[in-house]
Amino acid sequence: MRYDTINADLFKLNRKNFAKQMKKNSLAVFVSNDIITRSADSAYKWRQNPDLFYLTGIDQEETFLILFPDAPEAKYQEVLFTRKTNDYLMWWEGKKHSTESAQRTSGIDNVIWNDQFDAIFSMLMHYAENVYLNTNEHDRGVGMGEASEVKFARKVLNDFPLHKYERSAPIMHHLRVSKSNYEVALLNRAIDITKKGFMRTLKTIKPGVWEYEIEAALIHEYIANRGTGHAYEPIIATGENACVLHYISNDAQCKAGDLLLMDTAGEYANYNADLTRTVPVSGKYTKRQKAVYNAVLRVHRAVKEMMKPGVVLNDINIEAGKLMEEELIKLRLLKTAEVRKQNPASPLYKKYFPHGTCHFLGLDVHDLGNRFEKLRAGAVLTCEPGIYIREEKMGIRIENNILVTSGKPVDLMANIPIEAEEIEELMNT
Ligand SMILES: [Mn+2]
Repeated sequence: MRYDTINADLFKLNRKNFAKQMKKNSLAVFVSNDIITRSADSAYKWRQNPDLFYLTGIDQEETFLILFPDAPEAKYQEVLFTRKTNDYLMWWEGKKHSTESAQRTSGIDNVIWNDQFDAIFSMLMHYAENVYLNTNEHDRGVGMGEASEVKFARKVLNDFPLHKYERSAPIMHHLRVSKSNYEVALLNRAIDITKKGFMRTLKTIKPGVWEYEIEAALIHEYIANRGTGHAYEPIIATGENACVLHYISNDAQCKAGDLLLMDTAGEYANYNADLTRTVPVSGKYTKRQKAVYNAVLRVHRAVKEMMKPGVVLNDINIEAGKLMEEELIKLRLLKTAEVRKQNPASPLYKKYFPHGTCHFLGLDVHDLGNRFEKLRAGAVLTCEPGIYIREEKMGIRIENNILVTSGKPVDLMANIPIEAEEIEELMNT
């Protein structure tokens, strides 16, 4: 693996927490992601199913996990199935997990080759009353088509039509919100890598540079520091491109006097950072740019302080909108009289700030969690207000990653330059 060995206690703890939420006499089963064909005989870059990774740490295809806390024989309380390796695989793909390395990585004693999965699963099903199956559930997601989990669930439902079925997703959504110290440490590694990438861009950005050149500098820094790649498709958007929220073509040339919005971060051990900075191409913000920048920064700082246990993420988004409304009035983009008359269902600030301010972060960039539930300590949220003014061909977003604690919120990106003056200084030295 590119990343350092992760303490198996993390995965043991996660399985223990999952098992606690299961009904009596239940079996839960998790499957890895398929390798997806791109075309001909090549495949898309594979990534482990984040729930399976969360419970096992096994970063390998064709893996299954069965959790059966009330299993009739203790050895079946936790069973991990890994891909059976052979000479052919050794020649073409190299080393796979051995039984011992899978045991060490996951902390699971009972590791079996996956060619025995069907027989053992079938046997255990006879003793289970409820069966937990997992699918990708996300309130912004639009389905996964024929994902491995969906195919697997269909097969199980077909083969065992009389069991009672439960969804694992609500449990995963609950558990994955609150990060343990092990996970915060992994997120901090992703953030360190991300900082290195950002600092490097400050030396690269100047009039005439192309957006893709910045993207190339970033991926070099992420990978050279043991990251596994971009945490998500990077948005390197100069001038009016910054007003396209998911701009990823990154194919324009940076012009003197324009701003450059960079929403980009590294991934480390499947954990993601999520950073946005907006910097002046010429190394100095204009007066207007700085005024808008500081308005976004004030909202960013005020919202950050709201991230406390007991607060609901959705309410933070609503409060952030109100703060933004005041700033947009001060910037003379909105008029007080018009704001007073506005339809509360579609507030005027949305014209300049059309997105939410925070989302959960972790093994997924838009991590699992319930935005209508009270936050708990250990949640990691992004804080990313922005102002986009098409008429002025500028978009500014400032984003950091914040850890909710029982005390004050901790800004995990506090050491990444954010003040306009600080950024100007770094670009000019
Ligand atoms: Mn984000």
